[in-house]
Amino acid sequence: METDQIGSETRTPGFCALCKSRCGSIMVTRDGRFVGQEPFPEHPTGKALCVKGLAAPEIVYNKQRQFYPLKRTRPKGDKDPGWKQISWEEALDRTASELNRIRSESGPEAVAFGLTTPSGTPISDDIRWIERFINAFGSPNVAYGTEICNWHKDYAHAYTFGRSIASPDFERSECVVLWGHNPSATWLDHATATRSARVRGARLIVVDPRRVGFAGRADQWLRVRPGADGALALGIAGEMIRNGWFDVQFVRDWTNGPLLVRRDTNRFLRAADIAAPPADADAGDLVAWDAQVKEAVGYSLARRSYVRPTSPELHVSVEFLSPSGETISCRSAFGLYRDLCEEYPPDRVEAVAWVPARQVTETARLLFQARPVSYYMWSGVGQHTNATQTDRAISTLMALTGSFDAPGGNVQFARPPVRDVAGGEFLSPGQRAKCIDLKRSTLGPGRNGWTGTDALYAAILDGEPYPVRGLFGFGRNFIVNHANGDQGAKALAKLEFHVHSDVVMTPTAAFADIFLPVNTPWEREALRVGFEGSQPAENLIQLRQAAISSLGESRSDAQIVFELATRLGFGDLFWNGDIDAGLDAILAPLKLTLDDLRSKPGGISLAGEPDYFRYRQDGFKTQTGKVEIFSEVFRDAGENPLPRFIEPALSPYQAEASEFPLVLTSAKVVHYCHGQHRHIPSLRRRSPEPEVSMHPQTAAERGIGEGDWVEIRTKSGRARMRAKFDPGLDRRVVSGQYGWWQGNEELGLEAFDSLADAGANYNRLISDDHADPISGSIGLRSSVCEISPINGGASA
Ligand SMILES: Nc1nc2c(c(=O)[nH]1)N[C@H]1C(S)=C(S)[C@@H](COP(=O)(O)OP(=O)(O)OC[C@H]3O[C@@H](n4cnc5c(=O)[nH]c(N)nc54)[C@H](O)[C@@H]3O)O[C@H]1N2
Ligand SMILES: Nc1nc2c(c(=O)[nH]1)N[C@H]1C(S)=C(S)[C@@H](COP(=O)(O)OP(=O)(O)OC[C@H]3O[C@@H](n4cnc5c(=O)[nH]c(N)nc54)[C@H](O)[C@@H]3O)O[C@H]1N2
Ligand code: SF4
Ligand SMILES: [Mo]
Repeated sequence: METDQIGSETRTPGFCALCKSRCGSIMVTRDGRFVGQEPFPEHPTGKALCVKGLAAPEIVYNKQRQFYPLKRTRPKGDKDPGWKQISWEEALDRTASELNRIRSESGPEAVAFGLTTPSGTPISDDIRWIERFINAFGSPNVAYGTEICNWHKDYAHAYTFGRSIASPDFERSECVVLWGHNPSATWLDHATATRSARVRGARLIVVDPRRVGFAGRADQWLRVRPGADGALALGIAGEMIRNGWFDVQFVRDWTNGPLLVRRDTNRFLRAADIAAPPADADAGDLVAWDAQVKEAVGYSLARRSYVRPTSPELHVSVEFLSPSGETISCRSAFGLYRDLCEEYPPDRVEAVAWVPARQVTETARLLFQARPVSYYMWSGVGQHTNATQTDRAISTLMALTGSFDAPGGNVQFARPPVRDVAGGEFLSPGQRAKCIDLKRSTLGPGRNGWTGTDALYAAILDGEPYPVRGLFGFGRNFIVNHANGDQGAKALAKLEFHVHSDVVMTPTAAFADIFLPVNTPWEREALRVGFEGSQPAENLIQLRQAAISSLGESRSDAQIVFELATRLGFGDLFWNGDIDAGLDAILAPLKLTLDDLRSKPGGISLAGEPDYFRYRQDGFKTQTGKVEIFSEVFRDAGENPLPRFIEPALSPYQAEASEFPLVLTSAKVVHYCHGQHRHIPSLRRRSPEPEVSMHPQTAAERGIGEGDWVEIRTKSGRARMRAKFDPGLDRRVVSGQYGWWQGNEELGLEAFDSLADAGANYNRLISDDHADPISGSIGLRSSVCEISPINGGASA
């Protein structure tokens, strides 16, 4: 589709960049003013737009936006930063000289970077350039928030399958599982695809403490206790195994379940460990037990296959003699997993995870009978202190269906083979090894140079493991979206130099020395290579044009980093400031140019096809080359090689339960992304105040009426919200909203103090004393609290 010009109205194909859905849209301007965006049905993600997308002009023309670079003139932490407008020249010169100074005095690692999320902000437009900038600068410390966002589904998953969760093949799925993922509020295109699958007759399983989105229409809605998903997954798996409701052939041939594990070391048995090693096996080969000939068979790690054709036993315990004559007792990995699942029979799952025993059995049967199964899990499972093992438990459960990479399972759609310009190659291994999060775990986000905020605060405040002195924040609003905002405020106040780019002035940006005003997506060009969710979406390459020019002096993050790169002495890595040249470099392998894309604003589609069953050629990118039911990698890093369920760090089964009897979780709302958009009048009218949902009985027991202001109290802090009744919730669970700080000038609503008990900052209720030992995730969704009515309302 082309740009249309009718009188003073221009209609240009584009896409909305506000969230992960990236819905195709038509951008409309009239007399040079941006008046809105509309659905673009021919676009693979363009069937509909949500309320946020429809509010686009209010986002662009909002008076609470920042339009000029600023510098602070008063001390950090002062209520009034004393902002003074400065020129871009001055802002960028000062930024470059301070970053240079810290880099030359303490190394680039002494400057950390805060990045907001590409899943919930339009930073996705320029994220590749920001990453390139950080890598070229040389810092291994990026606070991306990945540990509370996407790390589990994208990276923990790879410890089981060798790759991320990949996309559900909605169009061919016979059963869709939404596990802690509510696309109705968070990913419009996923919701549309789920609805179509449902209409086609696919079955649906929803695991969510709240009866929201598709829960009411699901074949099984499992109302899990927040943070107990691991126990639920083991329980369902146990029923599948006990009843033979699993794909035996896939598990035998494509998982490491048949490999034998030594009971004494909890590591795989090696051929050299035994006195009579299997024929044809090398010393380092692993060992399984052949079901027919009843003897050991070698498994070559190098070739990623058994040394001879075999039908290995899945459930087996065997003993061998070591070369020195000692007995070595072994059990197959799958046998160990089965033993673990046996600890969670349906009635125990009911007691631990609060899901009725009957539903555990019914879900197990459904998962087997309605194959192929596809699934997506997200924030519901990622924001707990046990999140990594929960991901392992769910991915292992899903392996039992045998739907991996099958049509209708989770598949890797083909992607246009463009050049990756994120610049990972600029960061040397030595520099990478300095990531401050690596002291937590060598398996976690630190491997990629991503750090948890708790570790960032510790590095700034205590100099552990070394001092972080400077911070470059691209949007990230630590104080509101991360646990322990009070500690965050102390850390931000201590920084020697802090520069922050954002659209509005947030509580985090208010601590900066220099503020850089960023434009909105409709004021800049952006290249999108592949949209998500289906093969046609992945095949599309689109260059969104700017509907209007940037308001005030605002600029894109791309412009900022391209200019800074030159000032910092690595302009050559940034095409000497020429963004178009950089974009052409991305496209070069496709033999496409920017001009090709500019002349086709609706995008250009390539002809990629999904590569089903790729593992049949390549195996799995894991240590054993198989799906890892048992992870020796975890064992060697001091973690449990099996997905054992660990109670969340704060739990209703602890001594404090009498003081804090309610489990506290949270979720996103359709009207806003995280801490954004409260300044948008049409959105704020729909959702004017922060809410905490509870069962009417829970409220009645506390003398709380619907709509009353209440105080939520935890060991760590307090926050005020309006009580909302939700009879679908378990009486022991409440769900609060986060992200509330901003006022709305047009509606005359004042801001909430994000660092005060009388404010509405959910994440001040959350302690970061406990973190997931691998990912560093914090229990944003499995805290414990008490709630009481307050008289006189909130101080808004
Ligand atoms: N409108 C909107 N859309 C967004 C965003 C936004 O802020 N607003 N943010 C974007 C980003 S960055 C992300 S990460 C995605 C996230 O997308 P989702 O993961 O779909 O979003 P959430 O609503 O955070 O969580 C999903 C569900 O998890 C449930 N849940 C809570 N606790 C638990 C639990 O312990 N176990 C289980 N199984 N479920 C639980 C919640 O009730 C909720 O319905 O959304 C993206 N899209
Ligand atoms: N309790 C609780 N806390 C949560 C969550 C939860 O479910 N419960 N969810 C978590 C999740 S999944 C995530 S991803 C994090 C999100 O945490 P943050 O990344 O801090 O998210 P936002 O509040 O959306 O902040 C984004 C900021 O970026 C600015 N911005 C928008 N567009 C641009 C741009 O193009 N460039 C720049 N430089 N800035 C821009 C916005 O104005 C906004 O101030 O929050 C997490 N916090
Ligand atoms: S779901 Fe809404 S905010 Fe997200 S991309 Fe689509 S229209 Fe934009
Ligand atoms: Mo996220």
